[in-house]
Amino acid sequence: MAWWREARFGLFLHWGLYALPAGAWQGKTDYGEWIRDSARIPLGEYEKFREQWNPTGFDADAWARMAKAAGMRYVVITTKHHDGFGLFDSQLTDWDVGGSPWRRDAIAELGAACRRHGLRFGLYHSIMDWHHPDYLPRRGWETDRGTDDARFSRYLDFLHGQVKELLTAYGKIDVMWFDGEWEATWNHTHGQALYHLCRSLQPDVLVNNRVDVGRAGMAGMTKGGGYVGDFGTPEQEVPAAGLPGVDWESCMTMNRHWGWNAADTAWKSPTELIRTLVDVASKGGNLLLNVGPRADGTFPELAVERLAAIGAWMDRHGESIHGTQASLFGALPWGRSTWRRDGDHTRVFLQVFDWPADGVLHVPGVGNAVTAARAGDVEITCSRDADGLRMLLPREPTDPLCPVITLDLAGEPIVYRQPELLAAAPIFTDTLHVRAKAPHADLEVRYTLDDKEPAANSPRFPDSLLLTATTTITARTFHRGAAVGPKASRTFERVAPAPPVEIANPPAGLQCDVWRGSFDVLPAVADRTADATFRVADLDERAPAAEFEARRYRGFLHVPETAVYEFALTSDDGSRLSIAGQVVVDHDGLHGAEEKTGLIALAAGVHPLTIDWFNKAGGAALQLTWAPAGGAHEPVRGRALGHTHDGRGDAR
Ligand code: FHN
Repeated sequence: MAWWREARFGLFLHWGLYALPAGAWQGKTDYGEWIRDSARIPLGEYEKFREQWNPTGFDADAWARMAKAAGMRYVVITTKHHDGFGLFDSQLTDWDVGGSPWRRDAIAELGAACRRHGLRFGLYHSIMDWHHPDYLPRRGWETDRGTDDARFSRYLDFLHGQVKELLTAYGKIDVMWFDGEWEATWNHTHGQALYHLCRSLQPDVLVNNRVDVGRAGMAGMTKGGGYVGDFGTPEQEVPAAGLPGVDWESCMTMNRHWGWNAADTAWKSPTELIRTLVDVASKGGNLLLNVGPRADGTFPELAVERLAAIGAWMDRHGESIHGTQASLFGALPWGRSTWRRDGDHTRVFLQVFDWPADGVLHVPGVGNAVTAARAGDVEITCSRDADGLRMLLPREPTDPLCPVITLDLAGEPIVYRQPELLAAAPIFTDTLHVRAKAPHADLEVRYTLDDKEPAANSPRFPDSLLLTATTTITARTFHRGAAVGPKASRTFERVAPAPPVEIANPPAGLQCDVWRGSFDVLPAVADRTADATFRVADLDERAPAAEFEARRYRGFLHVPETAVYEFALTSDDGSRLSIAGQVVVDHDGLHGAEEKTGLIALAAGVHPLTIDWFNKAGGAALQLTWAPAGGAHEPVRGRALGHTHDGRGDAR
């Protein structure tokens, strides 16, 4: 991952037959790369575009040069989007450039050009395929294409076959960027197999998390539960905060469409795009910025202009992006920050979105000595106050798009932040160990248990503080005997575990009642006769996959020992978990396969459990995992719903 983390910035390219209609169809002009589905174009009609595919203006070298000049370090291009048309000449089909009048191999040409320009080369490949006769499911409206002869296993062979072609005949591929993994025919088994296929063919290739089914919706991060994928893929959004130790890349359009749309005038300004790049880098992520080339093989002028403007800024300030780490500070009201180690000192970059009218910029909690501060070629004078550094800036911003101040600090960064108070959970049934984490080894943490402000003579936080009753801990960091940074205060509550129910021989498994219908939220089902009812051993048996359906599962959970348990409920669409009459996870509403967790203290024994779920249209998903708080989750399997009392132990 080292090159990828250093890169921070890449070019996404959505190019294919959908560029021919340029977003317009039968009088509407808001289509994109989904036009075949959005405009319900019958396959035979759409296939006519292949005969028109002849991008004589395609110049791979020009594309690579523009990406390089923009400060991008890698390129990811669609080999095949959902329409199935290949930009490479596959031996497995002629639904590709080989079957078009153009007959050139765009993937081969662009790969070679990227390598000539020192760019890494990645491939976007759609799992979902609206053309291949064996792909399932069909588009809901596409009733004219029968499925009797469709064999998804044959499609898997085709998918693996094309991935093999791409990873054996096109040189070094640095990223495989899968997409279209959300339909019910794709699952964790297929995802693991495809991931390992890629790694077996090119061991250094990076594979995104959309190869598997662990992506938590458009927020893009990978859920718990052992899903594969080397980085998370937020789409059209930037996480609110960086996620320490998590590799992620936000993909973004420059206007409102991925594929070329001639009518789309909603282009983001260069400043907005640069601020997005800065925001992403300040949170330790990568930005994959998209261009949708036109059908003739040229980039839209407005995209070319933006790439050039970004490149000019990167020429001035690219060192504040490439090879940097996520901000040392909490939220900064005036902008963002990144940093890197530079020999024996630390270089901090301050990207100023809102230039202070009074010329004074506050940088909170800097514990190191400042060895230099500059804005461009202007020296900056710094002084200290109780809140940290005060920097006196020039009257006018030092950069038209996004000024960057460099701040050189002696040694490893020391930032005065709240100490973190860490424990398995905020509630406990018997005892709880709490640890305090200081922001830097040179800082010590002192604390009180009586809500008073920690002082220099307050006790130092031990390696671990053992609690046996509800306790509020107030802690603060100290540097050279002086309190620095804001205090942290957290209450850990001792709670009574829910008592088990006295039931002699609880029925094993789950009773599942099913209702058909179109729901936007979990329906009130108590007084509705079910359309179907059956028993299952656990959620995996007869897993919900249908559209327009609601289910209620009822059973008994065997809890092996009294403790606080964390439950993780993943569902598409809404769901709710209740145990011992308490709502543990309320995950209602229309959403993709996303995970939500909840905690509950349970006494050893048997507890009634209810899981409500519904799915409107599209993909369906329902999974439940659990663990003693802080432990490794595992699915709630049949044996936890059976007659045994070792719900989490070995099967007896
Ligand atoms: O359906 C695709 C869409 O066309 C586009 O490719 C984006 C960009 O990653 N991904 C999917 C939507 O989430």
